[in-house]
Amino acid sequence: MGSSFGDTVSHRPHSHRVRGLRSDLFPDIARTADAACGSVLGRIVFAGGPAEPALVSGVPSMTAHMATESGVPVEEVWRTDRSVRSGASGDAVFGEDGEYLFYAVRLEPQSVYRARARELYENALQFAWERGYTDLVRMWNLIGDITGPNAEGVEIYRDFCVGRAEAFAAWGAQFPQLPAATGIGTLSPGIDLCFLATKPGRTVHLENPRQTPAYQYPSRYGPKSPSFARATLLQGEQTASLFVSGTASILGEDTVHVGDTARQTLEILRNIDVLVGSDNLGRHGVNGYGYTLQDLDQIKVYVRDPEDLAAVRYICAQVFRADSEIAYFNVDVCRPDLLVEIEGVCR
Ligand code: 3EB
Repeated sequence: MGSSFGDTVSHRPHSHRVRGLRSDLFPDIARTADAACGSVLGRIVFAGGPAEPALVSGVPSMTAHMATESGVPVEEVWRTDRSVRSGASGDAVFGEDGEYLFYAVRLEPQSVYRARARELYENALQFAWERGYTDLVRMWNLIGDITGPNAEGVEIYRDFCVGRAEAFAAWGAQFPQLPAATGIGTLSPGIDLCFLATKPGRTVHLENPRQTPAYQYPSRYGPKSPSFARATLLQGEQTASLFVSGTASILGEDTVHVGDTARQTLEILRNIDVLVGSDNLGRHGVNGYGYTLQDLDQIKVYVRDPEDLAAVRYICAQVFRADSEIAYFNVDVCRPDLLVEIEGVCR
């Protein structure tokens, strides 16, 4: 699997991607030295243990303890064709090229997360805002023991959602719209946050007609609803990318196909198909085009139970393009009854 992914990546044309921003899930390290590949805005290393974000040879690097089932190293690399300025801000690291910002920070394990999660988010939003990256594109919230209890007996995901919602409420005037996101488990305690933001006027945030907007979930799913959109369209000069949020087997606000991994996977694929299609883009004022599952790339598939990996892999192999990049992770999903979650980017 590892070598075939490598081949795929190195022959991939970049012309259909958003000008100035592109990513690879299985980077061919040799290409990094190639000037034609541009500079690295940020990197996410899916590793066998947690670590603080750091500047590695000047590259802002986040480590997520989510090592893949197969042991094939997965590294997500965001590149740009402009020159990157990188640095540290408190515990966070960042890379910016004048058009895009990558920012990564880790919150060490807490007995209760909400206050520190709020602070982490407020610092991140302030950082982006002050530098003019006023439109959030895509956020990843990687949460250890996501469905486990905090010291008060509250589920850690719900605890986190309170702090995040408070931060977005405090910054509601600056960031009135929520971007695409993922909230998913990792293999050790603590929360890793990273995001991409951009200069104003290029993003359209999408909801899914099959799903209740997450920020309107009723309180039985937690005291504060999750703060994210189902997808974010990033429009470049001639091209676009559609960032698909972590998508689960949820219809309306309810988990469907409890206990059935294959059916959950198929429901997710329908959810994504409707989300990215031209009807849904049209519904959000974007006319003249749309995507299908065949356009999804940089796919991440999160599977809770290791014994389900083969079945999920089989279904995905039928549906996604053979040359799409797909990484599988064996981690918890944010509701105990969700067995699978899928995200990706339509190009
Ligand atoms: C869901 O649809 C599944 O809290 O940032 C998906 C994407 C999910 C993002 C988040 C949670 C988040 O509710 C879970």
